[in-house]
Amino acid sequence: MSLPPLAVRPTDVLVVIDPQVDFCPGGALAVAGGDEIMPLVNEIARRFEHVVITQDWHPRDQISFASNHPGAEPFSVVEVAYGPQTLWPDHCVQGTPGAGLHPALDIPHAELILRKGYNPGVDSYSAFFENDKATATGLSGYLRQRGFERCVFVGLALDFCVRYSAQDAIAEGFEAVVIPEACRAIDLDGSAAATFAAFERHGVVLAAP
Ligand code: VGL
Ligand code: ZN
Repeated sequence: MSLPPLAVRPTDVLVVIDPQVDFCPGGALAVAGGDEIMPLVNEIARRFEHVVITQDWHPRDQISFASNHPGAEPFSVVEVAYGPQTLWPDHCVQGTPGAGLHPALDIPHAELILRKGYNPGVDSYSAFFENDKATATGLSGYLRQRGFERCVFVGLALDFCVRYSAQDAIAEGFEAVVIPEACRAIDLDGSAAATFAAFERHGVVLAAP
């Protein structure tokens, strides 16, 4: 798969999704090769004047934790008030080392660290909307007020938080580019392939670094 290399524009913002300890090998919800993306993410970030980082930031009673659904297994799906919700091992618990940004991440000029998933009753994959598809995080307003027109996404995990953030960026009127080489996927029940199909449907563009 040969992708066109990204040409950074002045009105671009790089959005680094959940580059956290718990999503890397040894972490509570480890994504295979998650740690491998950090040097490339750092290199890409140096080409952007504007960078936003998101941080998955859950309370212990978060509805997406299997531990809060007696008898349910991690990676199973339950029906909650806003629809189906995949259950995860406890991860990125507020204030714990696993919720921290990965130590190899080096983006001192990042302008915003946006926390999400802090609502106990609603998970949040997307950086724009919680999983009820209704509760805004405020990111659209922030990006719009600052005059950004295109969001470029890298990070973890490609098939959950990167996917829904990119789709919502389009829905919110931004252009959206994903750099797959600077992402890693969980790949649960074909979710990685489904992600690439969804990107095509929604108009999310893929690029090489
Ligand atoms: C994520 C599952 C649960 C992600 C976050 O960052 O993609 N996935 N929480
Ligand atoms: Zn999470």
